[in-house]
Amino acid sequence: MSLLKVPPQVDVLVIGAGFAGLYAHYKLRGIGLTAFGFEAAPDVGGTWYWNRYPGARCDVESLDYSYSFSPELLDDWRWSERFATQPEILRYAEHVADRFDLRRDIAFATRVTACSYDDATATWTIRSDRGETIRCRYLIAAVGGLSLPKPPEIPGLENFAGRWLQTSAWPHEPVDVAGKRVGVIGTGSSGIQVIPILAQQAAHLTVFQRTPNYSVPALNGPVDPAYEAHVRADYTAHHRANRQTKGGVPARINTGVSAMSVTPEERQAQFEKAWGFGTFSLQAVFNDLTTHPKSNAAGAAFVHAKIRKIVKDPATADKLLPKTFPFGTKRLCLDTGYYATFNRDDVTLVDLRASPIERITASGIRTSDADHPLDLIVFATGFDAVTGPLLALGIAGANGVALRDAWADGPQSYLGLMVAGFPNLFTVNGPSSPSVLANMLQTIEHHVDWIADCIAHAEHRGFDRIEARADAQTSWAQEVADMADKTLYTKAESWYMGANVPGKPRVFLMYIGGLDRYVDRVEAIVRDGYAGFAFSRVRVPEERL
Ligand code: NA7
Repeated sequence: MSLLKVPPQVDVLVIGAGFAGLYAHYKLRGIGLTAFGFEAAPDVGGTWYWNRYPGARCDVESLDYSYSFSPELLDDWRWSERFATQPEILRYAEHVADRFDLRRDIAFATRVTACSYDDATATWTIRSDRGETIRCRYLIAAVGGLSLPKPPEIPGLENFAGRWLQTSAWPHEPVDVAGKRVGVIGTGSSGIQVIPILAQQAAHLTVFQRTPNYSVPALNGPVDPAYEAHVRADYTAHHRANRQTKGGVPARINTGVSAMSVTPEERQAQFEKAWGFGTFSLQAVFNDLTTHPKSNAAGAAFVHAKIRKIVKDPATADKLLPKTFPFGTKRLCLDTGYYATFNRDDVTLVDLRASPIERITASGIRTSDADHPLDLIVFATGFDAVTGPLLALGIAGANGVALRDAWADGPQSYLGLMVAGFPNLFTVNGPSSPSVLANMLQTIEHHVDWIADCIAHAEHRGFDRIEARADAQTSWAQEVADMADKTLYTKAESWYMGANVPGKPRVFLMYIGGLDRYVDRVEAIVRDGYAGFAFSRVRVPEERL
């Protein structure tokens, strides 16, 4: 970790040194702008720096969850597993930082506390928790969508005599759970990954489940040499093809037809094929699983039958069946032995809908019908997603308007890239872009490339102020909402809808039309002279930073 001297001013300030921030530094150097970065963590990696709980893995295949911007990087990196573990992904981020010497302009262990725009000079002033101040002409928030964990919100935690941890801030040193009674709260992706591992190590594991989730076997293993050879044969074509898909990954098991257009036998056979392949195929194998109620019910029934088959105790199996939201409308989880974990004698499943948590006591967790003695409590309770990390930056735009106020009724953004009233501020994977609905490495590269091109476009024409127009933003928001309303996603109480954070406006946070369609739309907007964006000149060049 280095504590860099912060320059007083720079062309572009990049917040975050995860995959988005790292690539932004690389890209900005390429167009000749000076860039500096702040990163709250002591080193690079973002999500993969913090989420180091046992079992943490990516749910996108490693060969696709890779940068595509550098053929040399593609050539000199080898993934060991189909779905890489957190340590391997973090090593990859570190390798990228080393290879392109990206750390030299990033102040680590430094959190941004305030960002304010000055109309008179078209510049941003950024403040950090170390008391530093820096001015920049352009500000890029590359803060990640899942970087602000929800605080543990269960009363009595301060009285707990044991230890408690969050999956999203797991310690660097190994956590010894041998001989311990461990409780896990939360059965989203993080819980579903950590639970099977903790079950193998702890004396007893108690899983506190509020909402059962749909999970499919990841079927992890070494990277498939045939697939690797196929990808390496023509990286550029592979990554270009990925960008032309809905999810930013190859649709490898995909009939392209409605689940209702085939016979029940054929439907079952295709679901089995997808289940046996891993990845998100089970959600993509038919084209209407998240839009057509009957198709969706067929997908749900298929997973329910699998759970009933894997879990030996019928009452436990019943508790694990997701029934309160449509199949696939909360992020599907990929697991390794999750449901089978509940066949162990040393694992207990507590259904919080039947017996809610009342409080944490000195000795464990008290639900409405029992005391559960514990030595360690693990919170896998999720994040204030997408908007939370942006709002935490303390952003005030033109005329001093706070982003928090501008978004009081829900986020407004044009393409997830810029916000009207906040000139020269760019967001990577901001609200109303595909973000987590597609392969994040693809969406990151697309956004960063776009931002760099947009800044270069302005600079070459002598402009120093870029802003999304309010009317364009409003119609984009409408389009995004209309698309979401045509699906079943809006029926779930999910973090996609902001429903997991008390008081958060209920808005579907992503563009659901697919990465391919989104990229086409954005390209058309650029061809149309950056339609919906206003470029202007505030200061003559000699007066600029
Ligand atoms: P998620 O998917 O938001 O899951 C959080 C889990 O924690 C979920 O089961 C929640 O139940 C549960 N939760 C949250 N707060 C509470 C309280 N107060 N009491 C009991 N249970 C609670 O977060 P993850 O970290 O697992 O995954 C986030 C993303 O990371 C994932 O989608 C992948 O993209 C990677 P609920 O469903 O709200 O009833």
